[in-house]
Amino acid sequence: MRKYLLGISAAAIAALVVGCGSSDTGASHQMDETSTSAESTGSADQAEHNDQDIAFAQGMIPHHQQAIDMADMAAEKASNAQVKDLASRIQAAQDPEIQQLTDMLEMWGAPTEPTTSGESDMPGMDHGMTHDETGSKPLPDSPWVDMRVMSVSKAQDDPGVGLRGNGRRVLTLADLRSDFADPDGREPGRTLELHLTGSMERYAWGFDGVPYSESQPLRFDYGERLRIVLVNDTMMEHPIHLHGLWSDLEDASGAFQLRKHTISVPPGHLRSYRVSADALGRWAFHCHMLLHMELGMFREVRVE
Ligand SMILES: [Cu+2]
Repeated sequence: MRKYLLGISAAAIAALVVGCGSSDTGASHQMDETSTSAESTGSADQAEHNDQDIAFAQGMIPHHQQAIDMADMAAEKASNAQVKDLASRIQAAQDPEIQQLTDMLEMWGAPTEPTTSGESDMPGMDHGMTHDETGSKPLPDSPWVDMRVMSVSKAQDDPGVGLRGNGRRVLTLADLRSDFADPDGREPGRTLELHLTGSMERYAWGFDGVPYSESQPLRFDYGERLRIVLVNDTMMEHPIHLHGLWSDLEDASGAFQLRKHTISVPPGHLRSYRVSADALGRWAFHCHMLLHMELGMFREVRVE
C-alpha cells in the first residue's frame, strides 16, 4: 500500500511538471514545491515525523484492518479458488503493515487512533487565518468518499515524504512569494470551500464527494473577487488548476503571497487563494494528475 502511494506521488510530480503549460497569458511558470527531487535517506529520518505522518499512520491502520476483514470474509465464503488465494495473500500482507504502522506511532509517542477534535492543537493549526473556515464542512454521505481529514494543516514548509531532514535544502511553497502586491487588491466578497475527496477502493475522485459526471458547474459572477479554500481529505496530493483565471495563493495569515496557475494541496492540508473572475466563459477546474481528473476530480467553472 505504501509503495503504491509513493508510486502515485511520483506520477504527481511528473504531472506537475507537464502541467505547467496552460492557457493563461503572461505567467511566469512557478516552480512547484513538490517538483524538487532528492534521494531519500534510509533509516536516518525514521524518527523524524510531523502531524501528517501521524495522521497517515493512524488513518492507514483501519484501512488495512478493513482489508483483513474483507479477506477473512472471502476466505470463509468465496468459492473461486483465485479469490481465496488472493484473500489469503492479502491477509498475510496486511498484518505486518498494521504492526509496522503501530510501531511507528509508538516510536513517535502518538496514539494509534486519531483524536477526533476538528480543531487540533497541532502546530499546523496555530497560524489562524483571518476567515473562519474550519475544514470540517459537512459533506453528503457518498460512496465516493472513504475518508475525511481529522486535523487540517496549513503548513507550507514541509518538504514532504522522503525529503525531510536529509541534509539537503528543499524548496517549499513557503519559499515562494510574488515580487508584486496583490494585483487585484480587493478583499474577497465570499469564500467557496471545496473538499478534495476520493475513494481508494473505487479509485474515484471528486470535489465535495461529487464526481464530474454528477456535478453542476461552479458559477462565478463576472468581475467578482472570491476566495477558494481547498481541503484535501485524501491521502494523495492534488495539484488543482483553474484555467482562464489566476490563483492568488494566500499565506497562513490570509495575506496575498503568490500568483500561480496551479495550487497543489498535500494530503490533510488546506490551501486558500483568491480569484478574480475577470474572464467570461466556461473554464476547466481540475486536478492535474490526469488520472484523477479522468476519474472525477473535475468541475466546470462558469464566469457569467
Ligand atoms: Cu488529484
